[in-house]
Amino acid sequence: MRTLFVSNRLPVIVEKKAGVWTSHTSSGGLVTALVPLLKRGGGMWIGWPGPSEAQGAELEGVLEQFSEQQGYRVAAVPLSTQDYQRFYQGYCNEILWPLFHDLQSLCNFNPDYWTSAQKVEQAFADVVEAHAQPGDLIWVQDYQLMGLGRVLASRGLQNPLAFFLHIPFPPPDIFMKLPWRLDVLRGLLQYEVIGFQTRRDLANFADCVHKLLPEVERRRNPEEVRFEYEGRTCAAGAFPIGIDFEEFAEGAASPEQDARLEELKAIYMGRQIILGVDRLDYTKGLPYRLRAFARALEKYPELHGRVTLLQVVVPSREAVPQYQKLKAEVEQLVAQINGRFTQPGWVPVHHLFRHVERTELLAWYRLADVGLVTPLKDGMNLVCKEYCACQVEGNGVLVLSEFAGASEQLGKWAVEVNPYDIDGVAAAIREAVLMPPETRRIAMERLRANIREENVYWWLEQFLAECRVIQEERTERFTTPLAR
Ligand code: ADQ
Repeated sequence: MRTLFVSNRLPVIVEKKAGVWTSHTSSGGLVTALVPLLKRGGGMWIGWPGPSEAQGAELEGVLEQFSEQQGYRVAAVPLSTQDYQRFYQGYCNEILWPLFHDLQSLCNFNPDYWTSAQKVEQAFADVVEAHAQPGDLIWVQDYQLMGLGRVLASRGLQNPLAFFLHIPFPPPDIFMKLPWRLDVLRGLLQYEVIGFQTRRDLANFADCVHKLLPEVERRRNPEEVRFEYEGRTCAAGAFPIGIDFEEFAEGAASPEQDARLEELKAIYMGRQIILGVDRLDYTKGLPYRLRAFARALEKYPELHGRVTLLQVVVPSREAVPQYQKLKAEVEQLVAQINGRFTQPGWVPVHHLFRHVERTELLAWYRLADVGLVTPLKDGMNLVCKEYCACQVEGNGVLVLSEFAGASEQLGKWAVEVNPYDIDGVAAAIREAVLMPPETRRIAMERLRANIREENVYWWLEQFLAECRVIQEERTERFTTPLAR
């Protein structure tokens, strides 16, 4: 089955260098996992090409060249800057993102954003329709394009439609705040397969359908929920996304990294490194984490001089005022902690605010004695999986928020925390730092075994297998003669 993969952004970066348009691929686990599928099946990736100034034929030329170089085709959805901004900065970042992370007080339910979202969905549907051939699987990615299924179905497209949600799905009390809740829910039911990250999200979705659309028939199986709506069947399941474990593990164990590790160890002089790596985002719980670290230093003086918190933050969504405020808050907290606890030869928090290259990131992951991953809510959280994959010596301890999707798979071998509980996280930091080597080793071995097995290729295979099952059932339904 050929796959048309649809996401908000194409995995392409288009830039002008020395007067010439060039393109290169954006990195990330998802791109790595999907590219072989696209190359093998002759599929295509459809999305917005980003805010480059290349337009029309010029842009098409660059993308054509990109397709040839990469061995799979890409198609651009043309959008005006204003529409994209209202849709992406507005509808996606000011409404869906905070709401789906249970932070409804941060939402700005501006009706113009919804209007723009409708326009953008139509523009995506135009491009999908232009390229879809009978039988192609149309696989839509993530919350930004949840509504695309509804538009495609309303245009009478007969292709199998699938959707994967990378972020959490909220419980009814929160979801119901969305002014367009019925449109969104009905739209989702147009997909034949919906993948959520966790069973928690699947249960929330089923509860929302039950509460808001009680006429929809539901069948619960242990692994999935089937909905019958307007003559269509929608199968929803939990498919936790993974990483390319081997790529991280091998990268972290390279001879170049061995040398780097020795250098870093000499710099940190036997201190335990507690590592946080996050996009700048209020869902990642950075202020709570910093307060918890300060609390740990306040309550447990035995940690003074023994630990360093290395907090790496990658800039993101800098145009949104809430993100600018968060950046200032993080910087102020770091300054306060360092001002209060620094001693000659020891600065408790090292804060890096930038995108770090992969090799540097792997070095931090391998070095760190404790991975501190405390989002307030997260669809999955790949950082905790990357951290464990890079723990080639197997000595690290994972401190993990119980509200990260990853806790369903990894929680039992991590020190689990409620990220809002400052005393609890402080105690967990102490527990992790003082954990005996044998206990650390056993837990890390189990964590790594799970992450190695349930990797990104496993995720892809599970999801596509479900799509095939649903397709076979659909074919059977249409070809089996009616019983007399
Ligand atoms: P994100 O919210 O972006 O993804 P996450 O899963 O943590 O969150 O992935 C972040 C990625 O950025 C990781 O691959 C990490 O290595 C990288 N990164 C973070 N800080 C960095 C830095 N300073 N420099 C360089 N790289 C950095 C969304 C959902 C998640 C879900 C993923 C995948 O919000 O919950 O896990 O999609 O489905």
